[in-house]
Amino acid sequence: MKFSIILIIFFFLFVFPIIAFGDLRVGFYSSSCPRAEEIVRQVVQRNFNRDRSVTAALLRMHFHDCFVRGCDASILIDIRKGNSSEKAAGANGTVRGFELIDEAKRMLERACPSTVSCADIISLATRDSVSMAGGPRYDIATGRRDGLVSRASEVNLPGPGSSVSQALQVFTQNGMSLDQMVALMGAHTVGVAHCSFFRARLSDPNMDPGLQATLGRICRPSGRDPTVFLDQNTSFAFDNQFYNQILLKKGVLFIDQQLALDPSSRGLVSTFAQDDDGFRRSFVDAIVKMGTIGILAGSEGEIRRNCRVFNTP
Ligand code: HEM
Ligand SMILES: *[C@@H]1O[C@H](CO)[C@@H](O)[C@H](O)[C@H]1NC(C)=O
Ligand SMILES: *[C@@H]1O[C@H](CO)[C@@H](O)[C@H](O)[C@H]1NC(C)=O
Ligand SMILES: CC(=O)N[C@H]1CO[C@H](CO)[C@@H](O)[C@@H]1O
Repeated sequence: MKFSIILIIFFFLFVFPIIAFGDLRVGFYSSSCPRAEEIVRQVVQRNFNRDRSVTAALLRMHFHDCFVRGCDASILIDIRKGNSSEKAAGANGTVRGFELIDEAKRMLERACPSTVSCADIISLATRDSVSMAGGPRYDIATGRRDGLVSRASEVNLPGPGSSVSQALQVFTQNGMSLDQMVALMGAHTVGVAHCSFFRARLSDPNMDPGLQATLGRICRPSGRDPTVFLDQNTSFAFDNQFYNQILLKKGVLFIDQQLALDPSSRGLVSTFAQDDDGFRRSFVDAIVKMGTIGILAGSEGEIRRNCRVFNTP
């Protein structure tokens, strides 16, 4: 009897934290920088109040970070002479939100120098911005460290013209399932796409003719590359309307429309379209998982002082 209680206590103290979170844990900074999460939240809130599109910016940044070398803030490294960082890759040309991360980093360095990683700032800021846009609230484990490498040649993200199976290949390489991929694509419920990423679809029969006419008008002027909302119904709200839109053939990107057409994913799309709570739960599960891809922890990597440059370039 006594022995089994000791076993249970041992399990929860030592074994459970390891199997549950690996090297990361919720509240990692609670003693080293107790205000860390609050500081990030305040910076995100200030930016969000000025510009609601920061939710989209951060979600995309977090995805592009985690899918190249893991969630190690390699996406934040500026291009320098001789070293073309991930920012130089075509897929990254329009990733935005770097100034918000800089602002959070400046405040955190003032409060607790060399303590909070840029990789954790991206994960925390994304989490906060999702709830500000009406999305789910969730805890994330922290303790990520910043990477020491950022190479444009390593960026291997799916393109907007990918099929579901091509996209899934990249997600599978990163340890993510089809269900998790379809849930994560729900991030396209916020944000915009430049015409250059979907021009080929202006004559695609799988697009609603009304939407096609609208996009045609917006995208026609040559020499410019305007943007349109990915979710044409509730463009700034983090909700499940993206799935309803693609069921109505109102997907803007080819890959988005394919999710509703491909037999492997359309069942999930219908489920999420009908069940906002189910979508939220699945999204949280998937983004928490995404946030653990290839993380550096313990004494690996470094805690950058400036998120845009390695400490010893
Ligand atoms: C097969 C996978 C994916 C493809 C091919 C894809 C492709 C794209 C493209 C082409 C854009 C337009 C970018 C622009 O014109 O500036 C975009 C925007 C966006 N993507 Fe994805 N994406 C994928 C998955 C994801 C995932 C997993 C997330 C986040 C969890 C995400 C979040 C976003 C957001 C929020 C935007 C709007 C960005 C903004 O407003 O600046 N995407 N995506
Ligand atoms: C900088 O570029 C060199 C040569 O292209 C490469 O070997 C090195 O890994 C790069 N450094 C980083 C930190 O990415
Ligand atoms: C747009 O979104 C609202 C709010 O979620 C919903 O009630 C409505 O049915 C949606 N409209 C279309 C055309 O999907
Ligand atoms: C901001 C940025 O670095 N954009 C680059 C993205 O990639 C394209 C194509 O490789 C470059 O031309 C852009 O300068």
